[in-house]
Amino acid sequence: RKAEQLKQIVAKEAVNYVKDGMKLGLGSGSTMYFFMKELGERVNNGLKIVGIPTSNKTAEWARDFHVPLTDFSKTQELDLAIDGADEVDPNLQLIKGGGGALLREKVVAASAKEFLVIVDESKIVEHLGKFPLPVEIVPFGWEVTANKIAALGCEPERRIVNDNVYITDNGNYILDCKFDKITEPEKLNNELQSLVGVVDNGLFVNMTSKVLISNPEQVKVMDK
Ligand code: DER
Repeated sequence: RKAEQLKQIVAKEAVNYVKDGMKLGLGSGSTMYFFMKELGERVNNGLKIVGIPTSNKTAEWARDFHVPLTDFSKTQELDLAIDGADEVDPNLQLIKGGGGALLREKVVAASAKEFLVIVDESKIVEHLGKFPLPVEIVPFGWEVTANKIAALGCEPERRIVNDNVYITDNGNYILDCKFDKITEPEKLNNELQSLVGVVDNGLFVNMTSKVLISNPEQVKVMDK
């Protein structure tokens, strides 16, 4: 399928940014599957790297593809974090969290010197917000937290997967919040982060160093 090919193309291009000896942040989601597969092939050909996974799924792929893993007890500064995104705006601000791993993804991205985002062209938007913003909240008193988030101008919906309330790797809920148009992501991020009960949210503001974007003809680069 074309969509999968575009994900594979951008993932393969991203592996060229990985240098011998690097400590990597390994993101989550279907585009990252192709990155992990390609990275594993380079490791088999002698590439020396270690990585910290941002989800149990990514850790599984690392085992499948023989990508060596490490953790924050061994290193507190990564050289390069690589991850997908749900939306990218012209200022490289992101919405992430479609796959429910936003908290670990943000912790890992924040610990890296460089943050490389890999997307197919369908993720590029003029304004963030068409994609519902995922917000990770503690389960206790979630209804109160949801009301506070709604007051910011959205309709929060608790994420349900296979008829069960989705629980993140950290034991929290995710609210998917329809804002429609987020013209000031920095302001909204600050408002969300200051609400009691909110653990983190899918706005990745002023964190991205570079975005690789695949379309049927080429892979384009968006720099800060
Ligand atoms: O959940 C996430 O943050 C993922 O990185 C997501 O934003 C991108 O997932 P995809 O590569 O499957 O579209």
